[in-house]
Amino acid sequence: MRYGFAVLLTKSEIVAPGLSYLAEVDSTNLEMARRNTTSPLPDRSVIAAGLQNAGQGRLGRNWVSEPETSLSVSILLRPKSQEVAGWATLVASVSVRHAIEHLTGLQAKVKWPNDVLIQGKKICGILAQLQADGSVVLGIGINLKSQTGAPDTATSLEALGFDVKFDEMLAAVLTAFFSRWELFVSFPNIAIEKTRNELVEHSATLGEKVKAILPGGEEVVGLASDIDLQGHLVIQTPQPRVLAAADVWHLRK
Ligand code: BT5
Repeated sequence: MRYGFAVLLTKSEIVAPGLSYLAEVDSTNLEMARRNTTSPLPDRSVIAAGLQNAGQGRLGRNWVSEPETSLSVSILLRPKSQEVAGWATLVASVSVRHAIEHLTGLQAKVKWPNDVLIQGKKICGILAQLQADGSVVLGIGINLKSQTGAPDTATSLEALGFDVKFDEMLAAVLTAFFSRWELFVSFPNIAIEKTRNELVEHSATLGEKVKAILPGGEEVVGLASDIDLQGHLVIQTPQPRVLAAADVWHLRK
């Protein structure tokens, strides 16, 4: 049996009392869903892991999280409306971006809708999954160190010259996320505007020529020109297209 980091979660436990840490798990998202099925979990339950042996990406893709290299965390959310639920991924994206910049000073950007990039390479991926009971399991993976199995398109804080501890990053991400999410719960209109502005200000996607593959398989190619107040991506083609969900590829200009 392999073990992940021996971690002390002093800071994270202050931000998320009762958080659950696993040295190894298949996927924190799967673990959260299983526990919630056995017995409904409270809003904002948190499970973190030092190693996932079957980490999940979107659309059946995999997420590499090797021992002592990465931070995997899932948060269970009970949003009051579908509109708010739809913002979970984007709020997580800007929160991770902010946390990385806060801890390292590195300029991190959001690739709409679910990646955080540094110098054009992926340091974080996010996967939000709607559950049968209406809750959302929001999973976040961050590369603290380099991983042999990660693709060439990946980067890590270590590769960029920073040694950030698991607890420090987890606490920073949870702090950034919970403060933004709290605003969504209390003042959704203000939160939507703030999140949209944060996404636009720190977007890796806007201004890029992109190919977007829609859930039905349709491809849309054009200039990514805006993110609207639904959090949707606007692409300039002969007719502007507004996309709620898509797999986006940045094309070379
Ligand atoms: C994602 O999917 O980026 C979502 C990743 C979510 C991971 C978290 S970890 C905690 C929670 N528990 C889980 O099981 N999952 C969540 P997608 O946009 O489909 O990107 C997947 C693609 O990213 C892969 O096909 C690879 O090309 C690339 N990739 C895989 N591992 C990577 C890594 N560690 N760093 C950067 N890129 C990676």
